[in-house]
Amino acid sequence: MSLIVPFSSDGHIERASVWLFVRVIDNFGDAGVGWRLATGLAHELNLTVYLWVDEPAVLAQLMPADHQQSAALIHVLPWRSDEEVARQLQDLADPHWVIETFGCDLPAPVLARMTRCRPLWLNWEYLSVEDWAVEMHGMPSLQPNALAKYFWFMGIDEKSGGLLREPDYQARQLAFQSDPLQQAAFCRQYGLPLSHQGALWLIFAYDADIWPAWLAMWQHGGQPVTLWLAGSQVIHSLQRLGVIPVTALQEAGDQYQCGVVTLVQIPFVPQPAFDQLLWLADGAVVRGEDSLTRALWAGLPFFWHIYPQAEEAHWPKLHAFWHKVADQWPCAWADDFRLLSDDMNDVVKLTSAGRLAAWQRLMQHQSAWQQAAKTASLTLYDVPTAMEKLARFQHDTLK
Ligand code: TRH
Repeated sequence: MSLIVPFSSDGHIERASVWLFVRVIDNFGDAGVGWRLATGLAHELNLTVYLWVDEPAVLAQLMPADHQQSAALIHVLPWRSDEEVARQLQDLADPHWVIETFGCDLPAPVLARMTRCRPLWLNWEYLSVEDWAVEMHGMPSLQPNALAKYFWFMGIDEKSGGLLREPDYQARQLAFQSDPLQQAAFCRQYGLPLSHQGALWLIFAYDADIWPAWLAMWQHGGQPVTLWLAGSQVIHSLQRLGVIPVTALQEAGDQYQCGVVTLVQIPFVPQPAFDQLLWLADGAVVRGEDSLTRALWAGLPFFWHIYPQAEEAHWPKLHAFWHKVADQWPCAWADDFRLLSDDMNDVVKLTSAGRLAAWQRLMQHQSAWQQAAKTASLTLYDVPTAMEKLARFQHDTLK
């Protein structure tokens, strides 16, 4: 990838550096996107990354065990106070880039340093494929220190900021999915069951009142289903609403049988292993934005349990996404898919009979859905990734 590489005063090529700031609002997405961005910047753009995070413990949960290999390229620093950040900066050369994620407001010592060294400044925004986000992507906003801050909106349109995807993603997926030994070794490594009843669905979603109704739908759907429950929120919903006992699914590996549905609590795995969970599954429910992106790349049928926002601001975001991804899907089954997606996200309220009928009709077209999901994923390969776009953007902006 072509990057503008700065030279030091003695003529040696210097490895450019980026300062990246992450504030954990809730859940794992802020840290998750921050870490994925850090690895892309380090491994694809060859930048040395200084990653400040206010809750390093959240980040530590998803960092891979072998992250020490990246340690020379990605330096994780605690972000606690301006005084501490000022001390950390004393040892660091000027950055070539500064990226704040999700408008997290940079510490004062960083802003002061930027006024002097004038790096390229980005605000890495939440993923949205809505048209306003595509239009805003790459726009500068003049700041009080006379620097331009550029908005970076990840997305799937040609004019968006693209999606994060590692260059070897497809090769890794193919190797894993075609090798039962690799799959078994993965399951053993994380204590996952080596076999399952019926279709396997990975469920990584938010606490919500809808889950008992969906569990009933799967129970009456006519086919056995195994649900691998990632994270604690769906389990908590089922316990809170009295569908399963509070003593059930206490620990990773625990199973609970509800008719033809087998519920399995699975462990929280390091971020690269989340892809492998998706590659093993027949379908998924994902949430937030990073797991959504990974489900897209995995090319399997999935629903998006979108992060709920005030005044239902998330509904247009949900509909814009499926409008762009699934617009060409035949209405013979895509209407049922959309109905169920709206039901899951509280846009509509289906009756039990209506939900079950929609699910059964959708299942009759399961292979068409699988094919459409695969095609949607492959089509996205035509759009440059976020890292490819970033390399181009730097080139154009510094020209
Ligand atoms: O966790 P999320 O819901 O995160 C976010 C945050 O809530 C954020 O504040 C909000 O704004 C955003 O959603 C929209 O979902 P997300 O984005 O999918 O992030 C989850 C991350 O956790 C992702 O990087 C994958 C990772 N993960 C693992 O590494 N291992 C696991 O076992 C699981 C289940 C997830």
